[in-house]
Amino acid sequence: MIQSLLYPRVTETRRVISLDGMWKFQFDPASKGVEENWTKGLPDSCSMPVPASFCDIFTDKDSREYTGDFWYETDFFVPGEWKDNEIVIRFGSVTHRARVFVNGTEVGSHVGGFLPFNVCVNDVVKYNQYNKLCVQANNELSETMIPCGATATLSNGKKISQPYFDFYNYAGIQRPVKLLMLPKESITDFTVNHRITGSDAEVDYVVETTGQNNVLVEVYDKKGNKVAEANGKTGTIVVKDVKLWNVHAAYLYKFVVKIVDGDTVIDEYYDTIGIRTFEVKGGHFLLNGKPVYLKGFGKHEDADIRGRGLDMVTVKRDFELMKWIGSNCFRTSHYPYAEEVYYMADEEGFLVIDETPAVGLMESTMNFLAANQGTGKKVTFFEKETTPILLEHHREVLKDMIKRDKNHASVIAWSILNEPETNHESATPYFENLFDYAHELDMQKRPRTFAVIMMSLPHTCKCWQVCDFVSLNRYYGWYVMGGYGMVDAEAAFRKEMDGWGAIRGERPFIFTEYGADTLPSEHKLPSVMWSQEYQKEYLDMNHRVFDSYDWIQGELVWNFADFQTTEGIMRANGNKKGIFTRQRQPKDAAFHFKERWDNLPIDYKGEK
Ligand code: BDP
Repeated sequence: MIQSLLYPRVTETRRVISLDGMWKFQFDPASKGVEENWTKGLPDSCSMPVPASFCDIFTDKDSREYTGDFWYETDFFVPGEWKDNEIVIRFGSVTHRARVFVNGTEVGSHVGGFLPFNVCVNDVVKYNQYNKLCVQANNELSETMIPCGATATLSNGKKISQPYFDFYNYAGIQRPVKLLMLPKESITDFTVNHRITGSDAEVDYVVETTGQNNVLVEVYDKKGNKVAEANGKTGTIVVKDVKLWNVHAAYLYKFVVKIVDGDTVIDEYYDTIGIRTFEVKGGHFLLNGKPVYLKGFGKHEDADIRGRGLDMVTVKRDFELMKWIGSNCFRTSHYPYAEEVYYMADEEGFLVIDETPAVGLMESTMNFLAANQGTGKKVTFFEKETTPILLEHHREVLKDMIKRDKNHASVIAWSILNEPETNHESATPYFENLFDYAHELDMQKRPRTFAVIMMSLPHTCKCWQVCDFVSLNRYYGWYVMGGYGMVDAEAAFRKEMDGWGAIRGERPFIFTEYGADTLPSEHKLPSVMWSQEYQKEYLDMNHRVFDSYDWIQGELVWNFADFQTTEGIMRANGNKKGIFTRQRQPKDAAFHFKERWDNLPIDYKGEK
């Protein structure tokens, strides 16, 4: 079976059964599960909800911090009438590695913790009976996969995760699991690209199938009226008097794709798709040809107890808060989110910068220190022996992310890395490779970017030129020149921006991060760092700087909400830069943002 990343749908020809619920769960610190036949059932399990991260559910530290192999098990029933079709199990994500066994036989494996994968189980399932599904998962970090990190061993023999990134290494079956019945000849992919021609739209499309029969594409409006159709695996559909998808004014058409043989429908798939164009032109972001200023957040999939497990209550609350505060955009920092989030962004008219899990691609401080102390050890991140392996994996992930997310109207850009090391020429080929690949993969040729770390400056960064727009993560007034030093922070910030202004050409810039840790319990007059008063002064300074450069075309504050990180002296039980608390209630800064964003026109700093 060809791997398909299409979102599971029930249609005339397709069936979906959710396998979510209580599964069995067991840690496997000695990695003996396969050898001891856990592939057929776990010997000593506890119960575990799916989807969820396992970590914060437990009350003991060894379980929360567990690093290594761990197993899940459930039973699933395959209806007899599904015989002679393709039977597929689809995992929304398993973090970070998975091997899947059905009735004791290995049916597939996957590396990468934030994207879906399918396993085909035709040859091993018993019909009209229960079947056993066992998953061996693993959450160890390394430098050959994204996100990057290390795995060490403590003196008591237990493994510990050492992320090179600032979020908790949540793991488990974190997104829904579904059992699918698909016809043997099926639709495996469907891609659209839009052009606006006067009051109409031309939608170029490509359909991929596993067979030779003819393909029909039909487009329905919101009321269910058929408004356009086309024939063939590739072509152009003309939608007359098109209702365009817009910020906070989404209009979604239903695209129905069918494989037909005469009057017989062999397979049917549908998706809800907004018609819009998005491009970077003349230093602006143009949505349907009109300038749009980006206002919003860097986010995380993160909540109490469930960790990174998909929780639609939190997803919905986040959208309500993002609407209330007057934002229009978010970045899926620092990994692709659950598909349900993009469908909600499509519906609510939010703009999404879709990010790969490429975070932590930065040589450790220790290595730099060694180099600077003249020990002779100086390896930059992108010239390691393992770099080619990392690049191969990064390409795979980029491919799957674009394949999965390419038809969402909400997705306006690809963020290919977060805060990588860029001050050495050895990085450039790595970046060029991925940026070229993104264009090759994306029929809509969405603009590409990466989030540039503070140490990468106009005169030191060797990679910003690959971006269609440049995204800066800047912490003037927090990590540098904080507190009473704010006045110097502003001056240094402006100096850097003048530097970019001189070399940027036509590229727009946005801020993908700026923020100050703030405890909701702290108030102080005059302000001190960590108080709510300081967060406001910090934000005011940043906004003053943003407002004085026309070519700054967006502001995504770090972070939407407080989130969990590894424990340490830099973090007070997590990162507290949230504008909302982890429980999704406003800090004072939320009201300042509401005031600002409600009053910034959508075409702020656009061409008049
Ligand atoms: C940046 C990272 C982000 C961190 C943030 C911070 O991109 O993941 O959480 O800074 O320090 O370095 O708060």
